[in-house]
Amino acid sequence: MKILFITHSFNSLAQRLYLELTARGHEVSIEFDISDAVTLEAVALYRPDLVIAPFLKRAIPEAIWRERVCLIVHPGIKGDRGPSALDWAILNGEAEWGVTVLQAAAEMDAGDIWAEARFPMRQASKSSLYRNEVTEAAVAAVLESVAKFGQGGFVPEPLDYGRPDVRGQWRPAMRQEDRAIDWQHDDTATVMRKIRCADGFPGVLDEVLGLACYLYDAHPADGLTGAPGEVIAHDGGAICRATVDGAVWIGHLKEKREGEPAFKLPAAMVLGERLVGVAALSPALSRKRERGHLPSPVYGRGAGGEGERCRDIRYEEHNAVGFLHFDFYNGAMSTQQCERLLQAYLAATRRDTRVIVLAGGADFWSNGLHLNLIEAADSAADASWENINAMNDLARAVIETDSHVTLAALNGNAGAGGVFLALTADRVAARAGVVFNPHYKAMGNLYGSEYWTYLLPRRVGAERATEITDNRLPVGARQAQALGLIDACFEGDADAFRCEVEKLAETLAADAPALLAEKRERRRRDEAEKPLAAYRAEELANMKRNFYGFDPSYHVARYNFVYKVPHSRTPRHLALHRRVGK
Ligand code: THG
Repeated sequence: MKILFITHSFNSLAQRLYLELTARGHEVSIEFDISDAVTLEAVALYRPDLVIAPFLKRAIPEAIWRERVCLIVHPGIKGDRGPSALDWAILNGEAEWGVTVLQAAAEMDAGDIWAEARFPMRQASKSSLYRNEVTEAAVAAVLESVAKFGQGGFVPEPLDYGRPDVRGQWRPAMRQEDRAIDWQHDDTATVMRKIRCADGFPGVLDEVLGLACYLYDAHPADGLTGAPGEVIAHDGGAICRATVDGAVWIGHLKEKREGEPAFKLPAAMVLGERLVGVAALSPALSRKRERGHLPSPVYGRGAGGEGERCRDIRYEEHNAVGFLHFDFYNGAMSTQQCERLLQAYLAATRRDTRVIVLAGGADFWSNGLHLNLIEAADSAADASWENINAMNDLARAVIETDSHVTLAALNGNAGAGGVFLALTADRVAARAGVVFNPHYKAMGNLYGSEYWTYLLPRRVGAERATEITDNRLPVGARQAQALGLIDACFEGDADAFRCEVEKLAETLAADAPALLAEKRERRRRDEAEKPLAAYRAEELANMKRNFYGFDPSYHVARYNFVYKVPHSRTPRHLALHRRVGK
């Protein structure tokens, strides 16, 4: 089938659906929802069998949905309607939620229903639910709908609120008034729901130490208390704010500026001088530290325990296997985070274990450079240079490890430098739902580093390496395995993945002596042929031009990315119908 995606952007859900449909032999072309005229033109050029809207905020013009079937992916249960579906589900504390595929009609989200898939809700942010439960349900519901459409003769179900399984309702766009936190009355659970239902967009508008800003990235701060609303501590860039019955860590803020755009940054950085006088760590935690109850440099986030610190890097051990978790917001890795992760990694290599699992975070494994912090720096070029060198130092440490077998285990997506950082490991395994973006070019023709010129051809060969980096397309985990980009791919959810990774790590631990001998020999040969330092120098010479050279494309692309500047056209590599000579 020829399927046209009409979508606000090629977001993670649209990418995943694109991969699932193309893997099943369908041809998918993409058009961003820029204007009705452009959308009409795309339909006329491509003449699709079916239109799908994976992530669409505006109405599909009547001239299109009257002519052909247009399927809307709606992140809500049957009968749920409106632009803030998931926001309301989280705020209202729904125990179960779902995704409905419905046919576009005149009345928004009131068209006939093609499929629905449900899931139990998890206490997590909107973006985390969207990237996991919503995405899996959307894949199931879209594949079911496409199969029904392909077979023909299926009559979709008209929306009928009289039916017992139609339990949703119309809900308006959620306003900041609906999200507003009342620090004098809201308990921790309520504050968490309010921040989570707005994370990553649009955030909860609030005032922190006199500054109007949007809140993101909240975690309960168990065991900490203070006067409700008061900022009682800061740690690792996050601030801790007391509620009526506890406290929450808030990792990121976006300043609200009148008539001026802003972007998300670590909370402590946005607050700056305003934090003077706030304890760098809560008194309760300082006491714990003095008593030696905070032993390792890495300590859990969200792992329970009294008076927990807010840390993004966590290490745990099971028998001969060390697990290094690094859960960075949006998968972005700043210079400092790279340096801290390198220290944690080196500490792990000094442990009496045989395997180190690089587990990344729950929602992202890594997306490479921290573009928001680079944008905020006095010299974006200098900050980029420092950040890529820190990434490279980390990458080199993993490549050169000969004391342990390393396993990159990707439960979440990886993009750009994050993909190549994963390839530094001896073995790479991913959850089947993971989407890779193993290329840099989309970011203003960035050349890239992280030793990718060594790591990628070594795995897939020179020809495929060029193809993968030129295509600028997402690659699914199964496809990545078939290409040789990764070694293993495990079906199922995060829990199932964790089990499979543990098993694989145990097997690697049992084989460690032989694997390590092989690795040392291979590194010796590779190093003799071309030293790692030469790959790095060549890549960095190109990066220097990207950062400091005459062509500002990287800086422009980064600005557009950080400030979320709306697309003005669909990239040619996605819009098959706009290809010349087609
Ligand atoms: N039919 C058609 N086109 C569609 C849908 C449809 N396009 C996508 C759409 N469903 C997805 N669902 C909605 C439902 C409601 C609104 C937007 C998308 C909505 N929007 C407000 C408006 O347009 O005024 C603005 C909301 C806001 O402020 O964010 O109400 O079923 N043909």
